[in-house]
Amino acid sequence: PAPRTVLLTGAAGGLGTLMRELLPPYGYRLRLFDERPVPDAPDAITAPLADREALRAAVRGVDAIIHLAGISLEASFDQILRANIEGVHQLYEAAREEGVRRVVFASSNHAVGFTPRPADGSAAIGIGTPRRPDTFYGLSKGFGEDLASLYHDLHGIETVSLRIGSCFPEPTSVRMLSIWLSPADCARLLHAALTAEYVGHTVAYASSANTRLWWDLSTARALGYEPQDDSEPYAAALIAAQGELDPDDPAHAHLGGAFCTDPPRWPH
Ligand code: NAI
Ligand code: 15L
Repeated sequence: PAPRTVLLTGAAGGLGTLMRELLPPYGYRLRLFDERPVPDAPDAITAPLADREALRAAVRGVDAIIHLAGISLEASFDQILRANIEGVHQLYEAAREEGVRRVVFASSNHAVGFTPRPADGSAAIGIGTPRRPDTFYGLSKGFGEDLASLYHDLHGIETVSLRIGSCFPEPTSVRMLSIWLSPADCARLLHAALTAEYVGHTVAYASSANTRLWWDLSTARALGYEPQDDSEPYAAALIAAQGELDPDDPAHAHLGGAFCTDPPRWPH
């Protein structure tokens, strides 16, 4: 049976805001958690992941957790340590203590961001490619994936770690044509990850069925995900405005794009 009550951490963020709209039609009742207030959600829990009591109360009684909370760009090592590394540990401890059996973890393409991007016609990047984080941020996502693996092997908590490409309403760069995850496909993939029979610890790339896809979506498809969107209708206008990716430009040579050269930084 589909899980009914799902804790959504990071509910005030960009992706959380989109999923608050798109997940309830699948039958989920969402409980919301974020260190920032969630607009128009008086019942949301406003607390940092470091607040153990608040987090434990937040996970109590839920069927599953979608863990989006954390720093979503590059930041100092100390900031990443607290929000993303200690934060994901607190989350799994709370899940273990309260008996939650399924987590979907928002990992990122930046866990493997220094992987050379595939040339046209070459093999897509597979899920087994070695980790090559491009930032402390990407490093923290690799940590989260390994923590999920540990909590599965030790405690039986199942996780789908999604290496999300770029999930925004529309692709806004030529790079994003290859890794765009439409919000509607994100909701489809989360639903698949929450309802697949047995996932153990599964790592999957998360994007739409883009014509210019750089990676292998078979792990996501094996969960039951059937992407419906493709960034291609946006391609002509983006390429006219920005030009094709230059393979000799270091900012375009790797999967992580500009995160490898001049990463966008967390504003706080
Ligand atoms: P965002 O930065 O808009 O939202 C993150 C939310 O987490 C914010 O509302 C923030 O207040 C909250 N947060 C940060 N630290 C916290 C803490 N210590 N305790 C409680 N709440 C905290 O990011 P976005 O774009 O919504 O991404 C959501 C998740 O998905 C992040 O983990 C991000 O790394 C991941 N992701 C997103 C991608 C995208 O394309 N949007 C791509 C790859 C990964
Ligand atoms: C990420 O991991 C970020 O959270 C998101 O804001 C985008 O920058 C995305 O990667 C990307 O690679 O485009």
